[in-house]
Amino acid sequence: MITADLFAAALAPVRQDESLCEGAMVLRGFALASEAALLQALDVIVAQAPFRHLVTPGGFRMSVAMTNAGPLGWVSDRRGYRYDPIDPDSGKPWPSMPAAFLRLAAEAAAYAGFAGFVPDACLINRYEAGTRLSLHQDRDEHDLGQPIVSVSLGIPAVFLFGGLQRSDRAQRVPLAHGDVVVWGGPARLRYHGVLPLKPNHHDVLGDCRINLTFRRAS
Ligand code: MD3
Ligand code: FE
Repeated sequence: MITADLFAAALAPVRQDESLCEGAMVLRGFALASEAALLQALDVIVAQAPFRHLVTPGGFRMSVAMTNAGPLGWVSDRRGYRYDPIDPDSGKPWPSMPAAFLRLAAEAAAYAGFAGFVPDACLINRYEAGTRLSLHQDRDEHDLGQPIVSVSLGIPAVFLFGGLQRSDRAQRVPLAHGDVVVWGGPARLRYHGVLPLKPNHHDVLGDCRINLTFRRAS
């Protein structure tokens, strides 16, 4: 039935894996199969290390709220940016990296061509309507040959993917609940950010977006 197939093809959501550039791959919906395990693990982390707004070295309060899981956590304060094994708010180690987090990050990295990825840090960002993340590079990690895996949950966002120079023109990439992106190789040091979120609602996460970024920091 040619016509039925044509209708099916026209109506099906055309959301396939896409390569943004060499080293950057969007895996649409890759996290959906582990959604329940991820959200359960997230609740455990947030109970031990609540979201908080960090201050940049320049003294500005970040609009993104953050927490971490794993042996190392990313922190910012008046002294600078760094990875630290201790949560400065609790004085205790960050919550441990959930097995479901490790598995998803390793599977996504392997799928994108980075076999053997074992993250030691998961930075967790929470966005609400109006929250943005200005263009930056992630260069506080020791081995820039290791990729970063990001997982988007909750309300959608528009991700900005720039070049190696802050002034390079940025592409806009919509990211939805369950999308996973793997950034490595020549994409690893590209400038990136998130446009201010539009007010929205997600049935499971409510009025926010949560982004997990898995890193090999040490
Ligand atoms: C491209 N987070 O935490 S994830 C960050 O949606 C961060 O919360 C954003 O940028 C967020 O540092 C974007 C996507 C991402 C993460 C790291 C990258 C893209 C990247 C590193 C290099 C190039
Ligand atoms: Fe980043």
